[in-house]
Amino acid sequence: MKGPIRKVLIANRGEIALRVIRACREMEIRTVAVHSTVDESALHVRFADEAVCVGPGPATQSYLNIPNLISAAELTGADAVHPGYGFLSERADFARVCGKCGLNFIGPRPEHMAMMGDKVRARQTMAEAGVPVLPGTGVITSTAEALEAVERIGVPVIIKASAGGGGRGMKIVRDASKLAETLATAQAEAQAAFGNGDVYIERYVTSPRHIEIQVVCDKHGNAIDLLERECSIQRRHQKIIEEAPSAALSDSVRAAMRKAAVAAVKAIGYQSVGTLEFLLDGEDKFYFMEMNTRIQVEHCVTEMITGVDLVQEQIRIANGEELGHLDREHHARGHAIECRINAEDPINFSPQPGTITALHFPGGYGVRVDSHVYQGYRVSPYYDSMIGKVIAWGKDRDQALRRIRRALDEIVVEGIRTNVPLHRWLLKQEAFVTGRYDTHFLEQKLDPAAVAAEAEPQN
Ligand code: MV4
Repeated sequence: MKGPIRKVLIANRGEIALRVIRACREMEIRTVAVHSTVDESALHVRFADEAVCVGPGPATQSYLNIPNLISAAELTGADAVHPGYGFLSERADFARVCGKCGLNFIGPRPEHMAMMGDKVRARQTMAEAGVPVLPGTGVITSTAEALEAVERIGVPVIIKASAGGGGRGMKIVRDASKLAETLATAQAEAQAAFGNGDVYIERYVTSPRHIEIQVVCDKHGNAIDLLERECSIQRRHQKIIEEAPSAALSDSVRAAMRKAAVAAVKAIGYQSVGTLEFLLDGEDKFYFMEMNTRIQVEHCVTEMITGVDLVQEQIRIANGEELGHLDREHHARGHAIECRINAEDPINFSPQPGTITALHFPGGYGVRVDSHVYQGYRVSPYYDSMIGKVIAWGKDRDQALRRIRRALDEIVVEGIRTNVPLHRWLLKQEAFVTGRYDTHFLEQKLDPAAVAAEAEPQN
């Protein structure tokens, strides 16, 4: 890996591939898109300087096909690879292969990706760095060990897969008599899902908020944070709305969370952008959950309040540049809210593949739309149902809320159902308006009839 990056292969598709191409163009870096046969006429293919077909529709044969991606990079003379989010973005083996092939992987070092992918190791590492973690265990090796842990911690507890993450492979135990049985199921399911049956136990926080800190770390030991994102509006661990800053954080708790995050990444020598996920309980105590070693879908709300282009920062860091130019204290201003627009039924959440027959996106002051779809676009059943993100900025939360509601009223997507009616309903709920909601809000309060009413023509 020598010299600055001149040509980036984007090992991804959809809106994030466009996002990376846009960052590269502004930096005068050439781009190579890769695509499956299904994505031949996708915008990332058209916006990139070059494009290479890497396989058929199923992602395992194209966007996850490491030999084909590396071949595409060699064929086109790319000197760097940006993995986006999802797909290979947190695969340490992919980052390692890129390095071995002389490609600059735009992301953290493989060691840190592997460390954070192992949730038991991540938890231990963070605890050693002085970051608060919940009472819990290492890998559980026997029922006796699990019973002992629950005696110490008390119920409820949660059993998590060490190779899981993002809410996958978790089981709540509310009654110690169910522990042995649930443990066996959790281990079997972890083995089947991740090829690794290791599980661990933590005290279960019943009504937490999910708050994450964005960090930016260069290769010279400098690390800063770019404040938090509030991500508690989710369903089945899929975030739906994110905002920055969080309405739930007092200045003192925010300061403590930021300090813990920066101390942690400095302690481990982390490089690149990353996110530390915390749970905040009802008593203003926060606990480390996971660290994401990629750019995230919701990075835009941080960009909107800080003025920092996080993808360009990833590239600068990969180039070995220092963070000196980042002056967050001067930039953080106002409030941003993001709505993820999904091609799915707004009531039952079933995916809605099909052709978009008419499309209009919102605009105007303070509104950003990151999307790869257009009129005539065919939403494929092979990939994620997210068709774009609408982000609104305001000088305060109230203005951001009014603006995102206005923006959502301007959207037209015809031909397929989307979750826009769900957003319109959500943004009017008192709990959302007052900022008093936790991770269970959507699943507990969803009102199908009221969401259906939002799907009717509004005027
Ligand atoms: C928890 C938890 C409560 N207690 N761990 C889900 C995503 C993953 N990053 C961590 N997650 C959680 N871990 C303990 N010890 C609650 C969540 C959680 C959650 C749990 C059930 C339903 C929705 C949730 C949404 C966010 C986080």
